[in-house]
Amino acid sequence: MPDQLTNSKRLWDSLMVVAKIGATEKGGSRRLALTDLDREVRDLFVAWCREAGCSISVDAMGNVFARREGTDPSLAPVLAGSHLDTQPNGGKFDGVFGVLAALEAVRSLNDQGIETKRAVEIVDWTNEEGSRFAPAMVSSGVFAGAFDLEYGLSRQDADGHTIAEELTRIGYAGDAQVGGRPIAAYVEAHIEQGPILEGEAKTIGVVQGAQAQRWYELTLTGQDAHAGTTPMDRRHDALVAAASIVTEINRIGLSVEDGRATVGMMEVGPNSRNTIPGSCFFTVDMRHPDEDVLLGMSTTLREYAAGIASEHGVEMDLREIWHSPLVTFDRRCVDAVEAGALAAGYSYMEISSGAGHDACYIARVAPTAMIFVPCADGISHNELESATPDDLAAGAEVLTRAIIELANG
Ligand code: HGY
Ligand code: MN
Ligand code: MN
Repeated sequence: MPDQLTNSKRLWDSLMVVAKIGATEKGGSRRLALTDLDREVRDLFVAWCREAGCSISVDAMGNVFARREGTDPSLAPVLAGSHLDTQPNGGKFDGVFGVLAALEAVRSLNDQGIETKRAVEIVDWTNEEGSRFAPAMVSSGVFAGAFDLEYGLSRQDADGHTIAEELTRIGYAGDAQVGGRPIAAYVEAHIEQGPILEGEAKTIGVVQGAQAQRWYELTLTGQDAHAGTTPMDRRHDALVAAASIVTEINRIGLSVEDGRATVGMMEVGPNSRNTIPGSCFFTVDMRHPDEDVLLGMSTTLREYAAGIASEHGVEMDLREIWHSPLVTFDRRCVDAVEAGALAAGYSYMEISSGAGHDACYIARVAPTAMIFVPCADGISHNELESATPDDLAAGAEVLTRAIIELANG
């Protein structure tokens, strides 16, 4: 195995320090976007980047950029990073690995005295997960021009707090412009969050692109009524209608090869055990590597849901709140990742991403690629999420080599 540029113990130790911020009982992480815990991890990240000699800038969506100067300031920078926010019951590696692997790359460039022509910027993208504020990846989306700034700042959480208010509250309402500047390349390291690399016994995933996704919100409105006095044939039960639609959503996901269909959130009103539910709100996450198939899945959902709503005498409001199109990453960047894996002596394979990532938006404004490493049993968005120090170190090593290639090539 060739000499490693990076320090695997330092990377692992940094990951374990961050894992203490928002640690959950079962060993996971709960750092919802723009909470006090997100502020705490951001402050630590900024302090570490400053120690590594980086200058810090924060843009109006709270995206944090830690810049290591290159030898030619006239050249556009290479960016590398991911996100520090987590799912409610998330793991210790989703997102944070990509940010700390980029920090390890900068720390290693410093250790090895390696200068790069282009500056290197480590990035923490705000609210990648889309758990607290929908949609996901909204801040990298604003950076890439998929959403305007006003839309991004106005996203609200379940309690009506906006991204703008929360950025101000935690002190990360930056004044730098969001996007609109030249980026030479962006590379994101991430755990695969699926079982393929582990199943194929490969250390590195050379990511070719990411599948398309469409997110919906459904609100069914029937009639609250007494559970004891209302005959079954006189009910307008929003939850019973929803139950049929949820079952159909799962069937739609199963009906096409590589289909994904998930109902992750549901609110029932008035949520009283002896009142027939008059209202039911729930979310739908549909994904597929083929846009036309995904559209077909969506059409089936709409038609079926309308039929169920009329059968149960409930009103239905079905909105598509987000479409993240199929993404193909930049050939030159993907080749730099493959070259890094080859030079570092790791086993690797081509792979596509089932998950969405900030790289999916940044690919619109910069040549982009991703690097995957395995996670145990492919489990993610779960407190049990786990990855080995060696695999994570391999991902950071390949990221570092790809950064050098792209910053000097
Ligand atoms: O939902 C996703 O694919 C990403 O993990 N936020
Ligand atoms: Mn992620
Ligand atoms: Mn995630």
